[in-house]
Amino acid sequence: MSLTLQEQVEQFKRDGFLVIKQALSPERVSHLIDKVIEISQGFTTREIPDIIDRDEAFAPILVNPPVFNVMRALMGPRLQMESVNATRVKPGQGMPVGWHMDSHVYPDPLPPYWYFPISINCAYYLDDITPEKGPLVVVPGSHLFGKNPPEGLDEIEGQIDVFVEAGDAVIFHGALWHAAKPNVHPTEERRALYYNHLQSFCKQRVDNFAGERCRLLRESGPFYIQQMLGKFDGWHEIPADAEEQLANI
Ligand SMILES: O=C(O)CCC(=O)C(=O)O
Repeated sequence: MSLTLQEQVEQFKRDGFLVIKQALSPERVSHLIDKVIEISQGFTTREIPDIIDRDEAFAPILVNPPVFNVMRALMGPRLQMESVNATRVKPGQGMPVGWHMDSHVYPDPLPPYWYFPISINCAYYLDDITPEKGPLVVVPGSHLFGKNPPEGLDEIEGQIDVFVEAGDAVIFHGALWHAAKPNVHPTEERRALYYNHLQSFCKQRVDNFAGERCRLLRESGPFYIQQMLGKFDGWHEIPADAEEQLANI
């Protein structure tokens, strides 16, 4: 049974993460897998950075409705992107990620006029995630702990593995304690896209959208993409066919 937007917001506020089932269709997932394979040639790292500049397939996902609607409900309409990356974890290579948070700890007490969450990441999984493939591990509610997680991958009370299917998205609060288990599957890769959203009043130290495609989109793309890439020219309604418009740019 699918949740209403209000229920999604309440669940996210309580747990610090939310699974959005089938946020990408199977056809789109298989197209994106081809693109991730193509753009990752030459990379030996887990991460392939700045993917919007590497292929046209990745910009329309910025306004993918099942995720975009929740993000706007959680962070307000003036969202901007912190980074958009892909990962490709090869079979049997492990490549775990230890416990961490994506944002800094919030000060206690909070200063006046403080808004949070600062960032919310959206992981789109392109493969089914099984125990062998190394699931995302989260500590539900840890976004409210107000402190850093311990280093490493030692078991933490209350942690859960997040098993998802290809096409599912997991959105998670910047202060949620999370890690990723290693991919120990003998033959299969674990691929995902990460769209990390930031409050518009925060600026990342480096511009992760400095390539040609991002520069053009920021200068003359549709206003909703300009805003997400850091430029603001006022309030407008987002057209219903925003994603299709982007696919034709
Ligand atoms: O690959 C994963 O499932 C988790 C990645 C992660 O920890 C992150 O993007 O901050």
